[in-house]
Amino acid sequence: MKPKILVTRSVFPEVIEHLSQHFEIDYNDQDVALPADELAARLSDKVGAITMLSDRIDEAALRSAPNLKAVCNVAVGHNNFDLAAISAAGVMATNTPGVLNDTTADTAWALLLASGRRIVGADKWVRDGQWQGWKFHDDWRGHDIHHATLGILGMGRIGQAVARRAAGFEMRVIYHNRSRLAPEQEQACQATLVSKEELLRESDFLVLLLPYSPATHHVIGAAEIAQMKPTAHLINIARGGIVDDGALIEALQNKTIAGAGLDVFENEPALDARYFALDNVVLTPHIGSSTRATRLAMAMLAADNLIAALAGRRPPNLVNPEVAGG
Ligand code: 8YV
Repeated sequence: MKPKILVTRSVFPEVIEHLSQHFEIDYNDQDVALPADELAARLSDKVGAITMLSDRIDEAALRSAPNLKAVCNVAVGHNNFDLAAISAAGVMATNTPGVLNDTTADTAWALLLASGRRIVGADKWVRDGQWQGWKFHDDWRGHDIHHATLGILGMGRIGQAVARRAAGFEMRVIYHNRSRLAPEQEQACQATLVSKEELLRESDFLVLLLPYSPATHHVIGAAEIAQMKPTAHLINIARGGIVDDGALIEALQNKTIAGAGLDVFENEPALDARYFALDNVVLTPHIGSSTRATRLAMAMLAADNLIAALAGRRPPNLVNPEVAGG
């Protein structure tokens, strides 16, 4: 008999095919999150699960799943996991780093370019039939991207991929991070480590790439935004909650900063409706990693993590190594 696993929501058929060679699968083939009570009920007889960011794996969910050995997230972020509770239950937790770096970095650049050059507002204006003719003093002046200063807060794998792309725009790249990059990484990114204050003060485009945790909650709030240039653009491709949305909305309303490109929000998908009235913000629905190739690679990596964990091997992307003996 094959071990029983849960796949909490719809993935690609090839992922199910791959998993089915090893497991008996309880598959929620709808692309809608299971309600917490149904998630707990369906975990109750499982040894493993492929989970998504919408699945909260906490003490309550774990209590109903005494046989669970591994939960494998299809995401690099894992703030849907209560890691302390998962580790206390002796369950392995994994994520999908690496395979989404380039796609997410591309999305960061799409937001940066769109915000800096006001592409979305201009597109809407044309569609609305408001374009009466070319003007030297048009309504759509943006900010130069080339030769500007790109700041990156959180210089992990995705941050470095964002930085490397700046070379083509001949930008100056500065970053702030818990620790300094290795010399060869700094060289590849052509990036200089600065204090958080300098990063806020100097960046023309500030890209946020921090994971969400209580320590990073509202890392960008009113006090931080006040230190930014009035011509600066803020790009959040990481997690809602690292930015205080209320403070950002006020800054965008008062033009304390020039613009923002946001893929993630506090309480998404229930955005603060004040965003909708602003023409200096570009909004996307948490699509950072959303290409078919990348989402497939993420789901396959999660599947490989689960296969390794349930075969008694150390999964390649274990995020709570204390469970596997360090
Ligand atoms: C995904 C993400 O778009 O990996 C993450 O942490 O936020 C994104 O890659 C999505 O959340 C996948 O579940």
